[in-house]
Amino acid sequence: MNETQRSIFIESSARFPPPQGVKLSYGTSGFRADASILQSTVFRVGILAALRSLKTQSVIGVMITASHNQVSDNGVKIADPSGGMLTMEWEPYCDALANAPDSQHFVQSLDEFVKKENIPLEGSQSAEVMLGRDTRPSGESLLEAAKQGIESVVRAVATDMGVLTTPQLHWMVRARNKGMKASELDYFDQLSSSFRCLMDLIPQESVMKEMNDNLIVDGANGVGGEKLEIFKKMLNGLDIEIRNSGKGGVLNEGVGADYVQKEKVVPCNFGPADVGIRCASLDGDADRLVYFSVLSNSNNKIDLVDGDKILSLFAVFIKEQLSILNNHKDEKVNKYYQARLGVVQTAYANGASTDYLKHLGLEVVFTPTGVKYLHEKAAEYDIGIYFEANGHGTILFSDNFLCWLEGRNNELSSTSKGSEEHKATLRLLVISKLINQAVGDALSGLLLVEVTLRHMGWSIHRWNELYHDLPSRQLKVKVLDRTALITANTETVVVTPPGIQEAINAEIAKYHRGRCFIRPSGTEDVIRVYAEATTQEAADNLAKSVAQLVDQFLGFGSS
Ligand code: 16G
Ligand code: MG
Repeated sequence: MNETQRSIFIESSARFPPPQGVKLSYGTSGFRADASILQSTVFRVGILAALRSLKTQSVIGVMITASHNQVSDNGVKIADPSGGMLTMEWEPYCDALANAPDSQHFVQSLDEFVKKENIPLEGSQSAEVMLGRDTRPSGESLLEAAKQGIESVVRAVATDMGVLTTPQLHWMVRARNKGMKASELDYFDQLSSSFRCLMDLIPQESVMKEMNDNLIVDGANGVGGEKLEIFKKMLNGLDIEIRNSGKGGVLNEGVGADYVQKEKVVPCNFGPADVGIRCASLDGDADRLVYFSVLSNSNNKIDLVDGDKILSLFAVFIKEQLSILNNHKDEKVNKYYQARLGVVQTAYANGASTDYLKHLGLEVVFTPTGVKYLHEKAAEYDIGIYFEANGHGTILFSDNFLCWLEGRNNELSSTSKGSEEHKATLRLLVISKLINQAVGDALSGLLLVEVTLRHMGWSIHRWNELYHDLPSRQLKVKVLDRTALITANTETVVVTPPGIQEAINAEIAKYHRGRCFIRPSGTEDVIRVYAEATTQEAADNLAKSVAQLVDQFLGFGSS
């Protein structure tokens, strides 16, 4: 890099000294920590994002959020040109740059990095980074730090998109790079018009079958609730009551998708009066969605309808549309497209959901935990549906298949408008516009769930009955060094330390349909234990005994 650029970097990064004695790592969802120590990290990520923009000659996104973490935390992550997660190849650079001890070391690493990646820092190209933040009070000053980082790269522009859900920012980055309109209003327009179109395609016989129209949404006291309040006005025909939309309550405190899914109890401001009503919960940055219904006389317990069941609902709907197309298949090649439908889950998927999906005849594949892995796998199919049990997920459509659908739709519009085949073609096309193609999105997911339930004529109860979850238990164990645990086979087998997998296997063997795995968390300094069995007591016991093994092999008394 030239001297001017070097001295700008030295001067600007000296204004953002890193916290001492803290090692940060770009985990499954970017950097996350107590907001008070993140200024330098966010500043440096701003620079990196601008360099990524120069390298890819595209618009890049930076989102400031710590999702479902407590309100005093914050975090930052980068969205790549496709709107997806930052390429994993750059994650080590993020770590190295964030952890450089002072501005001299930082600029030196930056220099090496620019050379290694061949970034045209001295050419004439410009860079642009779109910035978004959630509703955390620390967001504003962190956004300013990111902006200063971006703007210390010569010819780089920071575009502040304001307070957004994480998926909105990813959507905007994708739209911008495709040359489409990318404002918040464009996002709401696309979602609401697709929703209306799908509603208009609901078969007459489904209308009002078992369906109760009311929906109550828990907004986690975060950005999702706030946006849904605005968006709701554009969604005539959908009756939504929003609670925990941020006025009054504390972000993620006793509310939100993570709380509801992990604790299996109602969020704040829900209770016995809501029995029988369909309820949904978003997380703090609105990229997770779960549904639930309040059980009567049950001490705030709920029937949880998690990401696995959302996936199953979508899979049924899409499969139905594909079979309509197949039934009408024409021997002439161009009238038929053998679309590959795939379903992607992680080891956390309830075993009953996997059985159900396989029973439907679907191809089910597994990846490690974390959206970046699931998303990448789902992109290999013509239609790839992915969900984590915790409610992260979406449906991806391949360009080839979409192109075929467009052509077929045009053809059918003139030859057999309104036919079953035409409707199925349209539904698939419109689903691809409703459901966020960049990343899992609670708002677009919610609209697709709502329209699918109406299409099926299903109540939340009927939906929940698709299959019965096997009882499960999750525990976490604090250990000396969680990186000492190495897993393989999509986190289902421990490779290191030796001996522990055999011991886990011996425990699993004691239980009918027992299943258990351990993995180091990507977001907390713990080892997570997941156990499943045919009774709750058995799942609890299996989890407990495996947690003891973890403590024995990796805990504080193990060395
Ligand atoms: C992050 C991931 C999520 C994953 C979770 C696991 C993204 C956007 N989010 O929230 O996919 O399920 O981490 O957390 O990738 P853990 O590693 O602490 O169990
Ligand atoms: Mg989130």
